[in-house]
Amino acid sequence: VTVETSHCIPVREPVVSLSVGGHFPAILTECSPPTADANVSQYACLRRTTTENHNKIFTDVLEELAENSEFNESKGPCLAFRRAASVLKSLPSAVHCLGAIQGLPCLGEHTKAVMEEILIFGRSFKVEEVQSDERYQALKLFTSVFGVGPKTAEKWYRRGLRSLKEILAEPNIQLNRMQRAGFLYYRDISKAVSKTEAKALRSIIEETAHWIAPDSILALTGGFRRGKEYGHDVDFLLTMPEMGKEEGLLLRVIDRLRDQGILLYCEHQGSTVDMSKLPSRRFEAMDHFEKCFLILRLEEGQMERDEGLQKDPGESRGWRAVRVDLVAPPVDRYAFALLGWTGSRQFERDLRRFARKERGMCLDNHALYDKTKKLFLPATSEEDIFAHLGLEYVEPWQRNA
Ligand code: DCT
Ligand code: MG
Repeated sequence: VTVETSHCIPVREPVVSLSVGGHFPAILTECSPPTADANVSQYACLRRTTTENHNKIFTDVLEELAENSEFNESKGPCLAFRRAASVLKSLPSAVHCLGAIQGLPCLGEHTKAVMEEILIFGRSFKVEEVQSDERYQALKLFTSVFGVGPKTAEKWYRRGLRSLKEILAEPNIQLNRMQRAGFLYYRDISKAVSKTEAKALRSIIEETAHWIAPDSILALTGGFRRGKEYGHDVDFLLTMPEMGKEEGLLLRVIDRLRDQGILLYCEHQGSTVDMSKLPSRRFEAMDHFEKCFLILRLEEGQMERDEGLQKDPGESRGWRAVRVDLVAPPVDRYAFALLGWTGSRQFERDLRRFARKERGMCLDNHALYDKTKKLFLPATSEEDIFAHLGLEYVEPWQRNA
């Protein structure tokens, strides 16, 4: 797609008035339209999206608007903003005028109006309005605590609470174990995890798993597998080459982490996989694999030198807490679990939607089911799954939709 066109006017100055009734000022639209926009698919799994986002000024705003819609339980607008942001992330260059986005899928009127504001004024008044909203601020703050979802956040807001301090001081609020850990390690776990820290954790967990079962297989998934430099947590898959041998492994890994003194918090969930009920329809529904949500203590000394050197030794206490997810699928479900846990969420959402709408298939973290042939399609690799779906393989680093 050519989104940067020669006679696009660089817009930052408020030289024109805003559009009236959906008509955009000529200054924004009169640039030659992109020539190959037909190639941009409405499905994220048919686009290649690296971590290099040329349209961050738009996508940050659109994602914030999506989050606000989520807090308001407006599912339609939420999805629309997320889809629009995802399409813009896949573009090979920055959008400088509205003409350049003509013909692109998933960009509705609301999105275009927001983009227009940004193009003209260099800012979005709509998002600024949202950001200054008391309810939005409170819900964003509360949901930033590990273990606090939108429902709990809303409940606290309705009780008139506005800050984390107020929540901790409120005697009638009963925090569960996860939320208590969330507050206890709030400062550390709300700080981004770096790639170096993720690698250090990988070594620790791999060593631990190998100490228990030398042939165990550990894979880094989530954002770090997609090549991201930073994440909010570190996600891993753990399995054994032989079916059934993974049973009990995760609990032993947890015990060993505890013995090493680095387990700060652990919530373990046993497997509830029931193949007769698969694949499940809802993406947001958690999968049924055995898993644990951890907070681990990472010593600075365990990191590669480069990162350690940048820190001011006087300021640091020598360790930090990090959120880690460990998922333990049986090896025959491994490819599906790997594909699902690699994300991004938008990529997964569209992969499932594509499977359902275009192929009459049902995909989730456990399986791929062909509804016409009424059979489960086996896969030992992600490539197998893309092939079943009749899709070109998309590398993990191209799945940052
Ligand atoms: N996932 C899933 N089912 C869930 C939750 C997540 O299949 N119930 C998938 C989608 C993305 C992946 O797991 C990892 O989830 P996150 O850690 O939330 O996302 P991320 O892309 O790793 O982002 P971050 O870098 O912020 O951790
Ligand atoms: Mg993650």
